Amino acid sequence: MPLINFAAREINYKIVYYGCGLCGKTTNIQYIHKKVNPNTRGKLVSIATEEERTLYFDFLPLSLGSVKGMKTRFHLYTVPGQSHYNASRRLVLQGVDGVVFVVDSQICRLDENVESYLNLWDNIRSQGDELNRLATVLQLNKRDLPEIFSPQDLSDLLNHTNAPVLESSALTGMGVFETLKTICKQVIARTAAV
Ligand SMILES: Nc1nc2c(ncn2[C@@H]2O[C@H](COP(=O)(O)OP(=O)(O)OP(=O)(O)O)[C@@H](O)[C@H]2O)c(=O)[nH]1
Ligand SMILES: [Mg+2]
Repeated sequence: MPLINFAAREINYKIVYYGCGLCGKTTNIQYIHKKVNPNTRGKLVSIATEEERTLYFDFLPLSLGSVKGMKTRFHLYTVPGQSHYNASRRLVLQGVDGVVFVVDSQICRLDENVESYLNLWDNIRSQGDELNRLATVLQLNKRDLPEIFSPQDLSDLLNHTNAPVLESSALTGMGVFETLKTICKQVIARTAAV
């Protein structure tokens, strides 16, 4: 559920970019930070290793207009994709309203994508929720690379929530804002219906 501050007439939504190591989660957030109107964004906080692998999370707050007279703030987070950082992923997922599952579309990354998707289901369950009750978007990333699965094959495997599917190349920005817009709409629609 979003955090509502009635005094400040503000709704805060938490969106988490999830997916296997090196699939492009941090690249999404960095691109958004670079391109969004500076008046609408806060500071980008990244806790990473020297090799720029996410160690704990990235965090970027955005203020994007209003809904029914309430200001909407979106708190974007990424998780560390490397499998041994599960405790951090669980912490980042607490109180999540929407998940962007970022897929590395390369054929050689199939096992890592599947492991990460199952891990997402487990972690959401461990906090007493179900992934299909949350807003979700499937982002098929790295579409610029040569050896990749078709969108249909990836959706068949990794889309058990019937989420909207978007293709992207986070490195160039293709599909990054479309993904963001879609997940924002999904979280607003879900929580307005509650
Ligand atoms: N070719 C290509 N490379 C990409 C794309 N998106 C990200 N990358 C590259 O993939 C590498 C990993 O990207 P990150 O964004 O750091 O990956 P991550 O998912 O945050 O990884 P962890 O923090 O380890 O979980 C970097 O070298 C990026 O430049 C893409 O769409 N196409
Ligand atoms: Mg990262």
